[in-house]
Amino acid sequence: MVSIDIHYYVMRKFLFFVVLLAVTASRAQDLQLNDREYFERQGVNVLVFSNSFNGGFNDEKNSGIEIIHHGVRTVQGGAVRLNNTPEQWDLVPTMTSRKVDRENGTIEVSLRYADYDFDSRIVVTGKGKSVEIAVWLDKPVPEKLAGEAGLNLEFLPSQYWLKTYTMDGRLGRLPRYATSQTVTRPNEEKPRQFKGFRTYDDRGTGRFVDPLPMAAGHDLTLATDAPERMIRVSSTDAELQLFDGRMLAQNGWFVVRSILPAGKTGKVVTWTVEPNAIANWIREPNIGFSQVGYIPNQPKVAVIELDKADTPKTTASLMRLNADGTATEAYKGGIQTWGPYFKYNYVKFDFSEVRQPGVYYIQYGGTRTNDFLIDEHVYDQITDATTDVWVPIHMNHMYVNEGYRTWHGEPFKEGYLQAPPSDHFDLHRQGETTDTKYKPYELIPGLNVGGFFDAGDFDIETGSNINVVQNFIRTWELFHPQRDETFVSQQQRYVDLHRPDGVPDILQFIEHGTLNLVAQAEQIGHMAQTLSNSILDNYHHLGDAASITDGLHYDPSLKPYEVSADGKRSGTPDDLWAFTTRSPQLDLRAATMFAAAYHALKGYNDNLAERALTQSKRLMAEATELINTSRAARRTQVDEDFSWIDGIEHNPNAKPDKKRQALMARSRKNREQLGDMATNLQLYGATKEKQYLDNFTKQIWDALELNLSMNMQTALDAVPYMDEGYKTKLRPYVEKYNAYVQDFDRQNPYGVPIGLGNWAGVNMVLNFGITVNYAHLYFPDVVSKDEVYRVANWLYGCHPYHNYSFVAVVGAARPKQVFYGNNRADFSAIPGNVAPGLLFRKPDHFENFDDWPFLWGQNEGTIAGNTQYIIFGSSLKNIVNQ
Ligand SMILES: [Ca+2]
Ligand SMILES: [Ca+2]
Ligand SMILES: [Ca+2]
Repeated sequence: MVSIDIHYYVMRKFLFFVVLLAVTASRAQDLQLNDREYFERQGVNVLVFSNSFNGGFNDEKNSGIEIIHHGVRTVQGGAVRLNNTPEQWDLVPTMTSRKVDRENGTIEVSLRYADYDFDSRIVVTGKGKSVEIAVWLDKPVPEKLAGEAGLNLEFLPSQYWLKTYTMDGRLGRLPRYATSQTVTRPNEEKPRQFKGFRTYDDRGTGRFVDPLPMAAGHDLTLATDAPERMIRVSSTDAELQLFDGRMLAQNGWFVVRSILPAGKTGKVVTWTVEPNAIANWIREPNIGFSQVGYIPNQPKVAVIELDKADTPKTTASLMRLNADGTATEAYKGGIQTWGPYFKYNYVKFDFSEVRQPGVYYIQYGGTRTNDFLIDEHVYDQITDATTDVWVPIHMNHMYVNEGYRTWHGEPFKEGYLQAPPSDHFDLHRQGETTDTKYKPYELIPGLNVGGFFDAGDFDIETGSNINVVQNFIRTWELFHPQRDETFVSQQQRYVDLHRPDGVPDILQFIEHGTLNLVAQAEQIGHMAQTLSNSILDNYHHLGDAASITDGLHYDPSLKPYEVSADGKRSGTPDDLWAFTTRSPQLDLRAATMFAAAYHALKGYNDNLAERALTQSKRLMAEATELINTSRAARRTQVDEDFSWIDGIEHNPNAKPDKKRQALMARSRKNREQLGDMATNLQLYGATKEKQYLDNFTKQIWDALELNLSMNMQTALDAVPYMDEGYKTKLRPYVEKYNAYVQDFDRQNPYGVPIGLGNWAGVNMVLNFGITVNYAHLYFPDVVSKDEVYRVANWLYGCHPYHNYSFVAVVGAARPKQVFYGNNRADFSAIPGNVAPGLLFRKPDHFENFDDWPFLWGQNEGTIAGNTQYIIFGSSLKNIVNQ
């Protein structure tokens, strides 16, 4: 009996333990609302408006309910939406509240469409391995939106195409290319788009295109053939429809949608969403290293990004590929722990001691990288794709040819019209007056010459074009690159890639940028804000730039699509506009650039050089006068310009002490009286007039005291003009700057400034790289040569998410393959483009898609950024080859 009792007691204890284990194990597999306010289980994160829709560019495909599925953000856009397949400029809801209830495991958001006075609530609740997504209405859907408002969720095409799905048991396969069906409906039925603009050209039909669903039912499983992407969506109270958003726009996603019922309140639509989680899944380590390779004597440290659930290895190996195809272990070394950074853990593998030139790869546990070079010459070509291919392709108002291929014909032959007072979709506006002698819609002659396309779009941003010319001038004056791979004929308006014409390309690029900017100053009288599209439906153009407009002057007396008898005018209002609101600050920037352009172009194109100088003097005088007579405007502008004083390196919340306040006041006053110090320095460089150097010298030391990192570049730019005394005085600041550089090793595993904004931070990283390079060049004993590789490593593959080079670059073993260039619809890149890089998604996710080009925040290279890269790359090459 006793023995039986003991046995029973033990059994009971054991059973209790087994049950406890089972409960704990199944809970661990459930989606839990975590400290970072999203639902989490290993392999699945469900975010509920951690990122809300932002009014700037409307639907950026980065917001609402999002799912990060086995490390990839494959689902977003979960919200009440007004379209079957929302486009970028369709209305987005404003999130008016977000409540996280940790106890009950729910997140509730309130959404509002102010245009329609339409409010809804979405409640997301963790239920085991699923989330329930429910839409609640306190008032019925407004009549105007009945049948239009619905619960939507969007799925990333590049991760779902070619995969199978089932809808209520019926099989289907998601197509590689959009080939479903559409209907047309009267324009009046289409919900209003952003600011009343229209994304489409209805060709005079008065009707818009609406996609039809590919499938409908109540129980949908997507990617039944791919466990890492499999998601089940089911609903008992609403029909699910599956759409292909690419029918309307190449950047559209697959959309699952349920129309909200008309006339109802309360819980109106309920979905159960279950993302599959692969048992025991652990994310593959991301071994960050330079895809361009390493020179023998530089530091070589791979940064390995690991899943939280992964156990770091103790060693890794560097393997050398032999001539006979075999591999030999060249080095085996310990793994050093760096620690957690946002959602992953980081370790490092230092193989700096390997110096023998050769072809290598890294072996870390079961993960083997692609191969890369260690060689003296790895950096030799890093800027060639950008200067020889990317830049000439972005030359506006030219026909651009490469071998058998035409990149684009001559764009905008009809020129530019005076913009009327208006709002705009690319963040511009034309004020109440035109500030010119032209009437709204009148042709401003002579503007269709020179200039560079802004980025993935085709407008001329004047501010960026000023930067571009300045970057080219800087490259020219610092490095005198004689490289000639591009034929440029302004007379023929023809550019041919890989065809030398006897003139250094950089000079031709300076000339091309200056031609447009001088034309603006001459024809308008001051600088335009931008030369840009007048209608939204040709702004999102993807294809040959020459076909954006019809090349014919707009004539409002003709009907749309009608062409005049002489074939020179048309009634289609597609001509681009010049936005001409005058900004003396912009004029001043242009004046500085024109002075520098005069020096660069003299002896090559004397006529243009003289024109630039004339405009420089005139704009300088007029802008100064305007600024002085408009005290109020000047005060505001100066305040704006002084935002840098409380920049990142000082705690913005801390009240500045007395000494700092005095410095700030003096700095402000000096700037008002003497002008911007960097401008003064550029003017000195261009004119060698001593007053400019004095104006600079009076300001630089206070500026360094106030914000060292931001002003170090300007201080270094002055070194060539200064004596040893200046360098001696600058030395302690450079020492402090060196400590600032080192500190990034503590802030993140990659040792460079990492931006967390809505546009990834490549400009900031490039600025940092250029400054470090110049600090090393002028103070090699303070900033060591080892530091100049930080930014190169980051750009060429040593960064989070993946290890591809951010530069579509010559020499990289694995460059990124898709960019948000103007050929993005082809899932392609324009060689030499530099991606913005890692886009941060709140609260803890970095991302750079290489199979989906359409997110500009991570994949769009800009003309200003890419010319900045030319300076960075040129200075790095110079240091390496010294
Ligand atoms: Ca633009
Ligand atoms: Ca040339
Ligand atoms: Ca036209």
